[in-house]
This record gives sequence, structure tokens and C-alpha cells, in this order.
Amino acid sequence: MRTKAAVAIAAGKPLEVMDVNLDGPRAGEVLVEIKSTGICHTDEFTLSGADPEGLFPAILGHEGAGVVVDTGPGVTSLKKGDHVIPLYTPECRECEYCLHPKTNLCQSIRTTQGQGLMPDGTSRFSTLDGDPILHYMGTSTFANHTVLPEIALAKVREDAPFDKICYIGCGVTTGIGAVINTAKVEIGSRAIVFGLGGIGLNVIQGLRLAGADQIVGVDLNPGKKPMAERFGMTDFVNPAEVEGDLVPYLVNLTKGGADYTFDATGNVDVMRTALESAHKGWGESIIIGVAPAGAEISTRPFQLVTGRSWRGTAFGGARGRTDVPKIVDWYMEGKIEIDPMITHQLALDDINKGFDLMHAGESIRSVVNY
Ligand code: NAD
Ligand code: DAO
Ligand code: ZN
Ligand code: ZN
Repeated sequence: MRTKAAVAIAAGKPLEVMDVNLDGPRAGEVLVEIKSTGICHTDEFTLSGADPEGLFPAILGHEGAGVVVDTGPGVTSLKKGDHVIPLYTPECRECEYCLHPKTNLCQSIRTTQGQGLMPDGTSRFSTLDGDPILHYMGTSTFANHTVLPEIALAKVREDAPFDKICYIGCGVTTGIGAVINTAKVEIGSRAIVFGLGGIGLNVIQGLRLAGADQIVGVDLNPGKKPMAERFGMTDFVNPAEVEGDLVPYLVNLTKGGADYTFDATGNVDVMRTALESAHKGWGESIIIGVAPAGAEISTRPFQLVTGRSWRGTAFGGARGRTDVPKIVDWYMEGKIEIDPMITHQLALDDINKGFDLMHAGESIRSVVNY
């Protein structure tokens, strides 16, 4: 079939909206009509060329929601008409990783997904001239129709609005999951969140859900303060306005250091500040941000010897097919908020405007509707 897509032709170039060919689903695959897709910082990271695994030409996009159009042979858990959210971290429920209680990093299709291919080693996308176009993160939601493995789709309730729940495909789940699944924050905790963007705001709402007493937000952009307060931030710190070193300032503000700190910037210097502003003896620092190719983190080992822990999380530690439908329920039941964070709704032809808004720090989440 033909479908409309925004194609990443090369690093550093705007996406090109065009018609592409899409082959039907093969064994274990599902054809999905994407209704809405969010633009996440990680798409920009790949498009800019900072992602060491970035491949071109490719159809980016990993945050979406849509409807099953067709299923390939052997698909048993989904049928035509089901509402679904694509998962860049699949859940096969059979591999060594899925069976281990301490990780969500299903490895069953990892190799081909990293190569921009379906599990059989081929791509379903091509140009109208027949040249192959690669998939991205196994999802490629910047296309009106896309093919995914069955294990990379969460079935969700049908009354949930696509233009909001698409955000659960990455930002919402990553932020809330980092608090609940990875850090396992206890009631009464003190926490610091570095970076109040599409991920950091969801860390803040996760902390409020978990019953944290103090939620410090740190951002260089003071324009992020009102939204963060709305989601539960108790104190705002702009590093540009702090005289002297930021670490002692934050340690003092949190009465000895935070129980939990989260990096949602992707900046390795911020990651060090986050680790060192965690409480001596027990503080845990969770890295969510993805740093540029070749970047390294550092601290004095004594920071760890004296009881601070450095950890990381992907997709908030969530097992997508199991956890994502529950997060959609939380949204529909009013337990979590999404709508205020979706600052812009765009048509596919305007998708590059979404990237411009992100660069300018003017958006939290831009959603493209097909
Ligand atoms: P964003 O651009 O919306 O937000 C980043 C925020 O950090 C901005 O508000 C910016 O002003 C602030 N910031 C930048 N430098 C800062 C500094 N030095 N000190 C304080 N604040 C600073 O990005 P996002 O969508 O929220 O994503 C955040 C990070 O999370 C990115 O690195 C992204 O790639 C990563 N990410 C990780 C996962 C995962 O599973 N681990 C999932 C999605 C996104
Ligand atoms: O299993 O080796 C692996 C890698 C899984 C990739 C997980 C992605 C982590 C964060 C990327 C940002 C997501 C938008
Ligand atoms: Zn993302
Ligand atoms: Zn698995």
C-alpha cells in the first residue's frame, strides 16, 4: 500500500513529507494506522546526528497511538480494530530478560530493531522508486501506517483519545516509571529533578503520585516553572541564579541531600551534579537523559563509597504490554494528567515546526495528527 510519512533523509536535514510504499505484515507482524504521534527529544537527537546508532534514510517517531488494520500469520493477541500504542521496548514475555524480574529490556528483537529492520531482517518501507527506507526504534510512528511486531504493541482501551495517549508511548511512561519502577520512591521522600521538559515534568507527577514531600525542580529556563508547579514541584532552582557551586546549594535546600535525584537533561555535567546532590549514605541518582555520542560521566569514587548510588532507566523500567494499558487507565480515571503538557497539535505537513518549537524551548510536547 501507499502511505504518507515524514522521512529523515540525512542527519541535520528537515524531515521530508512524502508518499512511501509499505508492504503488508508478515508472520508475527501487525499493520497499524497511526492516528497521532508525539515528537520526543530522542527523535531530534537522532535527526541531529548525535545518536551513534542513527540510520538514514529512516522513518523516525516512537511515540504514537493508532488502530490495528491487519495482522500477519500467527498473530494471536491482536485483531483488526484494536486500539494500540507502539512500544520501542517490546515485551515478548519469553526471553531471558523478560523472565528476569529486574529488567524491562526485552532482547528478543534487539539486533534487527537496532539495524532499522523488522525481525526477519528486511524493511517494510520503501520509496515510490523502490529504494528501501529503514524503520526506527521498531516503531516509525512518523508514518500514517506502519508495521510492527506483535510483541511491540500494547492493546489499550478504545475510549482513550489518541492525541493524548500517544504521549504514554514514551514521555509519560518514562518519567512516571523512573519514579515508581526504577527508584521505587517512598512516601515522604525528598527529590530533585534536573530538566523540566517532557520527561522531567512526568518525573514530577510521578513523585507527587508516590507521595514525595519535597520536589525540587532545576532548569535553566525559568519559563518551565509554572507548569512544573502545576504538576507538584515544591521548589524551583535556576542554576544561572545560584551563586557558587550548585551542589552545596541543593544539599542545603534538601536538608543534607535528596533521597532521589533524576537527570532528565542528557547533559553529563548535570548528571554529576545530580549524583553529588543525592544524600550521603543512601541517596540514589537515576539517569534518564540520553547523552551525545562519545560522552562520558565522571565523579570521585568516594561519592559512591560513601553510599550514593548511580543508576539508569529506559522507558521508565516499564514492561510495555503489561504496564502501558494500566497507565492509559490512570489517565482516563484522572489519576494522572497529560493534557496540559501537550502544548501544540500539528498536521503532518507541519511536523518540522514541532522540532523548531522544541529547539526554541517553547513546547513541552507537540503532537502530530494524521
Ligand atoms: P526537553 O528538551 O523537553 O527537556 C530538557 C530540559 O532540560 C529543558 O527544559 C531544558 O531547559 C533543561 N536543561 C537543559 N540543560 C540544562 C542544564 N544544564 N541544567 C538544567 N536544566 C537544563 O527533553 P525531554 O523530552 O524532557 O528529554 C529529556 C532527556 O531524556 C533527553 O536526553 C532524552 O533523550 C531523554 N529520554 C530518555 C528516555 C529513556 O528511556 N531513558 C526516554 C525519553 C527521553
Ligand atoms: O536493549 O540494549 C537495549 C537498548 C534498549 C533501548 C532503550 C532505549 C533507551 C532510551 C532511549 C530513549 C527513548 C526514547
Ligand atoms: Zn521518547
Ligand atoms: Zn523478551
